Amino acid sequence: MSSNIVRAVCPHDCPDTCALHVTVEDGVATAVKGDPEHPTTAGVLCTKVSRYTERTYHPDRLLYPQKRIGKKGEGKFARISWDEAVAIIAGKLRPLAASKPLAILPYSYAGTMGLVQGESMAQRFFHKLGASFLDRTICATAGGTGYKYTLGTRMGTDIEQTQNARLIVIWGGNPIASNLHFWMRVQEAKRKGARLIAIDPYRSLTAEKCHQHIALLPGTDSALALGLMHVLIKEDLLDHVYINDHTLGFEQLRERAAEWTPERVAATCGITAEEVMQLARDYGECGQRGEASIIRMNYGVQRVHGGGMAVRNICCLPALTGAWRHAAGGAQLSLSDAFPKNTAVLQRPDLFPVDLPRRTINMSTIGDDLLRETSADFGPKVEAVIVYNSNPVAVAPESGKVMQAFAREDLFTVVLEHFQTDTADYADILLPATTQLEHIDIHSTYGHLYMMANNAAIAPLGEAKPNTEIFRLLAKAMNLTEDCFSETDDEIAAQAFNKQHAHAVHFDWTSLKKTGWSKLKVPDAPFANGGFGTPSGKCEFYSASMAAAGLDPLPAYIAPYESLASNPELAARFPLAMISPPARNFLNSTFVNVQSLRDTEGQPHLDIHPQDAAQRQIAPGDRLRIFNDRGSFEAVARVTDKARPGLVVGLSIWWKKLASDHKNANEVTNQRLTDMGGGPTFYDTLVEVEKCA
Ligand SMILES: Nc1nc2c(c(=O)[nH]1)N[C@H]1C(S)=C(S)[C@@H](COP(=O)(O)OP(=O)(O)OC[C@H]3O[C@@H](n4cnc5c(=O)[nH]c(N)nc54)[C@H](O)[C@@H]3O)O[C@H]1N2
Ligand SMILES: Nc1nc2c(c(=O)[nH]1)N[C@H]1C(S)=C(S)[C@@H](COP(=O)(O)OP(=O)(O)OC[C@H]3O[C@@H](n4cnc5c(=O)[nH]c(N)nc54)[C@H](O)[C@@H]3O)O[C@H]1N2
Ligand code: SF4
Ligand SMILES: [Mo]
Repeated sequence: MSSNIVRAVCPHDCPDTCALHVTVEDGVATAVKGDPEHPTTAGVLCTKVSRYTERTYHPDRLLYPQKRIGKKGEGKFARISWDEAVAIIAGKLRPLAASKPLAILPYSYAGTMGLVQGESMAQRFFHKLGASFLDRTICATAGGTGYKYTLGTRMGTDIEQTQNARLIVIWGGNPIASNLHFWMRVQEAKRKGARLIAIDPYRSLTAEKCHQHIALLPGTDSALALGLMHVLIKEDLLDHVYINDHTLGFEQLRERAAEWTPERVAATCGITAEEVMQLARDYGECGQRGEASIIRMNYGVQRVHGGGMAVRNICCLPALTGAWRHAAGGAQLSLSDAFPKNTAVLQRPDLFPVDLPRRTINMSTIGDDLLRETSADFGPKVEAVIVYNSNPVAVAPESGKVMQAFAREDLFTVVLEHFQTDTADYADILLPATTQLEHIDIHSTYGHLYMMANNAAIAPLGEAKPNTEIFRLLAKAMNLTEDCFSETDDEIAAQAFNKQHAHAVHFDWTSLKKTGWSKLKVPDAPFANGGFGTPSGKCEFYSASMAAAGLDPLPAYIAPYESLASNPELAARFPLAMISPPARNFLNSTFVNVQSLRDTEGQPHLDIHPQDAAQRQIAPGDRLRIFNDRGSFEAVARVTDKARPGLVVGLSIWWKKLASDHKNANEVTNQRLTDMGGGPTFYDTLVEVEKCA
């Protein structure tokens, strides 16, 4: 028997991007473990990925190309050959590419975060055709934009410093579920005496384990941040030297923050004025003592109307107290700008024909946009959509519209997948893609600072092919002759990072494949001496860029679209705020079909506060209908004060076809966009709940 260990990388959309050791015995992957030497992975994987072989060898894996033989959505397919599949797709795309390429739309997200199997060959293909661009907003663009307005770059505290912080504020994140390796370091900090505070409307697994939990109303974080500024300034818990040297607009900020008394903040956020004052004092006094405080924001904070502003406001706090002076201090949402990615080389936007019009479609409004007719302002109606690395029928907001759109008889749909997902059911052509164990890739991350290499551990299962190979075949069939369409995956990976950049001077693909990971060369406390990426080079309390974009240039409060305060008529009919953050054992909609993980999650639940349950005669275990004007779905009641009064929580994202009513939480979410960055507002949703008849 031959047995060896292959170095690989977890491909999922998770900040931890773990280094994996895959045990391969006689060509079969038998175990997937965390690399004990990789500093952030530390030999530990989450439950999901420790079951990776169960997902890889799942009996439902797509193993050969298929074409639809039933109605759209019905999920009936017949096997065809690769030649036939490629010929059918090219036959459909060729006339569109010749006459109205904007009618072709890619739809993809982060099913894999790999730079090769993500957006390399695929983007080259769509650019060369002159297809519509997809604005990939569904997760992080609101917060990313707010972060950049204030700090100029998506950079922040290195996760490897976390254990040295004295105060850790976990703001809109649930790291036990979604950022485990950060949480491991938080535990170490706690053992060394650090104080942990969670800011979350829901008593998540993480909030439960913090010293303090501030359960504000969803979508009100920007007001809380303004209240903290108010108290920090009023009680002079400031680092005046840091403010003077490295920030812009303090006097204007002082005036703005003066409007946000703890009482006003308390009323806006549904918490007490004492909570606001105490949090500000804990935070400010930590700075006065010369100790490190870190605010770990996560994306849960920005899935509401004012999501961008919330992140922007929170990002002002460490500059006020001088927390950036410490390697373990400051803030973090994402570290992704630390990676000098060669995006132009990977994706070749220059291939887009110069004489053709361009159009960008926002992936968060896919329901509406696939239903739009040709018009002067929209351009041609979308006639072909190629989905890879994403499952829009389950994950995109206002699902009823998304399903109606994918059911269009005149929409040609291709889906590249591992499994027959809810989206795959609507495909005209369904193509089998390889998993991370079957292809090579190179990864940047957003939660740590290592470049990561993924070697193929096993041969592709069945007739599955890597995304890159599928787009290479399509490019050939469409007669695209540029050299870049014949580059191998190794050749693409070797160009992924810019070696001229100080962070990646040591990058070399061949040696990275051997070592598995290599840390960027980045200073320990990135903003200790200022050096922000903003136009002024300072932390911008006042942002001229925001003013130019038509936004309030100062930290402000933007109310949710759907709340009692902002829309009382709507709230009279749908009084409960609903959020649907990730379930611990799924990764977005990935893993929902892995039996052992689904068994752990059980079935779709809705957490509801005892008061709200009593008003509706709801008992634990009751089957509930959750509804608003957009749609409805069913879940089983968990009556618990983990959900604050007025809030219901439906952990997500279930495959519709694996729920008993064939629906999920996105039936009720909406397609309205955030204040900046064009992001979705999944957690800005009012509903009513009733017992099922
Ligand atoms: N196990 C697991 N891990 C994951 C994922 C997964 O599906 N499962 N998904 C991955 C992806 S793509 C992402 S983007 C991240 C997401 O993970 P996180 O960035 O942690 O974000 P969310 O899970 O959306 O929300 C985290 C917390 O924010 C809270 N929250 C909701 N609304 C608000 C609000 O208005 N204000 C505040 N302060 N808190 C709020 C929620 O109750 C939740 O407990 O996790 C990644 N990791
Ligand atoms: N209600 C609600 N909705 C949400 C969220 C929420 O919190 N609540 N979270 C939102 C967020 S943060 C995000 S990021 C999105 C995530 O939405 P998606 O990016 O669509 O993520 P997944 O649901 O994990 O689907 C990824 C798909 O890609 C496939 N895949 C993986 N690797 C490969 C590959 O190499 N090749 C091919 N062809 N396919 C591959 C997987 O099998 C999987 O079906 O969902 C959003 N939707
Ligand atoms: S999902 Fe996250 S925690 Fe789990 S193995 Fe992947 S990177 Fe690590
Ligand atoms: Mo996400």
